[in-house]
Amino acid sequence: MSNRPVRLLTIGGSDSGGAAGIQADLKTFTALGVYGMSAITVVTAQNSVEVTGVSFMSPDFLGQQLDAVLSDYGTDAVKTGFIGNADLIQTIAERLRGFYVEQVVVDPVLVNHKGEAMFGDEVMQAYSEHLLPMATLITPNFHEAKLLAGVDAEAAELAEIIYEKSNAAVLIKGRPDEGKITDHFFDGQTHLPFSGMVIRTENLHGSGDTLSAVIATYLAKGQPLTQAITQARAITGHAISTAANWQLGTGHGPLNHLSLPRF
Ligand code: PXL
Repeated sequence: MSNRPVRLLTIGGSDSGGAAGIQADLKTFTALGVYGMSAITVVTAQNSVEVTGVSFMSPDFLGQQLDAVLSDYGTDAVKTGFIGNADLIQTIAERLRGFYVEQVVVDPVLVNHKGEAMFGDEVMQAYSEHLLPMATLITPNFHEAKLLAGVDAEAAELAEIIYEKSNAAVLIKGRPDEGKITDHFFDGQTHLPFSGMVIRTENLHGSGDTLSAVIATYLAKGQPLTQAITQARAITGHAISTAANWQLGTGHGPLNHLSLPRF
């Protein structure tokens, strides 16, 4: 047995409210008992109601953060979140390639809470050209999947188009429908639905980040992809249901990361 913890690196934005972004990821890593590191793409000023400011890091400084951690600590898996800039995307892809990072979960943060695109075409192009081909798994929501695929279609077709572009497995996070929510998985061979009951709550800020951070954690621990997804859905559901009645902030509140079971 090697005498070191499982290592996880999140590359994404800082949420001053602690609900989403790198804070959600680092809480997730810690609650699951693995060693968390972060490289910050952007710093946001936000709470449960609104984002009031965004300040991007320079590509050079993001590169310095990545060089610092990857040249010394190394990592067993990477999760990417909010990037929002073509040069930052390219910087990340270069470092993942240069340091031979093998397990990469790309959570493409591309739309706001209304499902509207937040960035221009050059960002979508940079994802397709540089980052998606480095991914083990891509985890868009339905709106993001349409943007990445460049067409409006059902989840199964969107997943196939994104797979063709990237050669990476795809998990399209579903929308609530008649009390159920179904995520759609495709790995180039098998289409697999992951269904569950909708938990009624406004406190879902950071749920997508948490899901992909848990998946990255279980990939780093050596689990197969579909098993990691099954575990991540159960664990994230637990974190949502135990914070469903929290009154923390007046808008969309966070999950209860402290409820995440340790393995
Ligand atoms: O949940 C997506 C997300 C990721 N990263 C940051 C965010 C958000 C959503 O608010 O603020 C920094």
